[in-house]
Amino acid sequence: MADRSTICALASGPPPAALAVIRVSGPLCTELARTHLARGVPAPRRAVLDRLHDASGQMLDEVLAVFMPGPASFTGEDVLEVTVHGGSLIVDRALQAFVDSGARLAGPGDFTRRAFEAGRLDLTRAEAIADLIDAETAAQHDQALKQFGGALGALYDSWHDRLTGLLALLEASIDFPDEEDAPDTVDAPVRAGLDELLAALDQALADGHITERIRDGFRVAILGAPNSGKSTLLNRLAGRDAAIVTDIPGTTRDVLEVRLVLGGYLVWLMDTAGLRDTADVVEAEGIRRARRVADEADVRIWLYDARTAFTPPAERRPGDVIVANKMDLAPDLGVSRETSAISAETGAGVDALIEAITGAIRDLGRAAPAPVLTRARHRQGIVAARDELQQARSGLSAGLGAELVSEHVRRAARALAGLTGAVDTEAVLGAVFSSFCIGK
Ligand SMILES: Nc1nc2c(ncn2[C@@H]2O[C@H](COP(=O)(O)OP(=O)(O)OP(=O)(O)O)[C@@H](O)[C@H]2O)c(=O)[nH]1
Ligand SMILES: [Mg+2]
Repeated sequence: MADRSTICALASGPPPAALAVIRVSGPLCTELARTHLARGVPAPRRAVLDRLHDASGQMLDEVLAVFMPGPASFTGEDVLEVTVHGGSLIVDRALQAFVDSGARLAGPGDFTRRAFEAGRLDLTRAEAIADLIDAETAAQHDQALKQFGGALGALYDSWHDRLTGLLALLEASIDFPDEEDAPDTVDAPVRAGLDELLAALDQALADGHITERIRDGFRVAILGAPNSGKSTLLNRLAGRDAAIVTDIPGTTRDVLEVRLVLGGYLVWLMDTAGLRDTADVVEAEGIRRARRVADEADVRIWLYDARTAFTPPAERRPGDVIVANKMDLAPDLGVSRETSAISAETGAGVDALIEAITGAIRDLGRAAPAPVLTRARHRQGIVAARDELQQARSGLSAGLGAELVSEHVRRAARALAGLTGAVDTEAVLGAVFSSFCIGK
């Protein structure tokens, strides 16, 4: 049962600020306006200069009030927005005045949840609002805007529609089991439809890593021989003294992660133990971890001392970034075109290296033009749908009855419908909306 209380919250940033927007949504809006605004309910969708009073008639502030009657408002309900001067006392007293007259303070995501419940946006667009607010990089911002535009929801809906079509075919064959030609007319198109959709889901699961990375950060590993200057480079890129640097080979043992924005992307930069054969148990464990990081990283930076020869390691992959470091000690040395020449110590060449790293990230992204599964929740739903469809597919091949096949298809459709919130459990909605900020 949807909550029909009237909610209010500070919708703008924390005071003090020049102005603060207090947002109210619910059936009490007109009554609150009549009680607390000197000029009563503002004309719809017009900014009106007015005075805000508490219930005893004490004036609180001169304000700008906007009234947006439902259902053509963000939440689908009557919405009142009052812009006050952004002092914490004014904000507190204004909120208290509305609470005294029957409104309640909103929790995280309450306004967006109402918009979702009123059918104003699906769950993927609601999530995009949270991502828009949280965006720290240009790439995250672009991705959230695309998702807010509805592209992701439309993709999920189109998959769901195709499954509904397949279900109709399957159900027709259950309803008319005696039709002579049922297996031919039903099996072949259902099989083809399942194969097509399975391919689309697999593709999305493969591409989706990029969109998840844009949101959660790309993993960029700095790898190479001991003493090549990996920790010095991490400190240089992070702009602070995060890692221990010494001239003793084998200084770094644990994997050290630093979160930073590089060229418009959120990145987890990882410093690792220098790779070499060693009898030291602790160092050997560090090297084992470094190899695992190399394996899981999105981008690998192989660093070597420019005065030595670079030996391509076994873990090297296409798209890796090769870096000759300590160029300040070998100023006349030439390096090949695909190698970045830097001095982590002086910072020379580091801007070009950042270009090379962001170029490698961009290349990863080229394979994934559409915004797909930006969150782990989406991945889970798509994996669940794919598993059901695989069972339906193998059931068809094994001659399983249409009733059983269609049950798997129905479960897959349900998993996909959960992505847009067309069907869903309270638990999922709670998890999605609790990650919002208050007032949104
Ligand atoms: N001259 C010069 N010295 C550098 C440069 N980069 C690093 N060094 C020095 O090289 C030594 C090793 O640097 P680290 O950053 O600790 O090297 P590392 O690759 O992290 O070493 P391990 O943790 O042992 O694998 C230190 O003495 C640094 O000051 C550089 O660009 N130029
Ligand atoms: Mg180190």
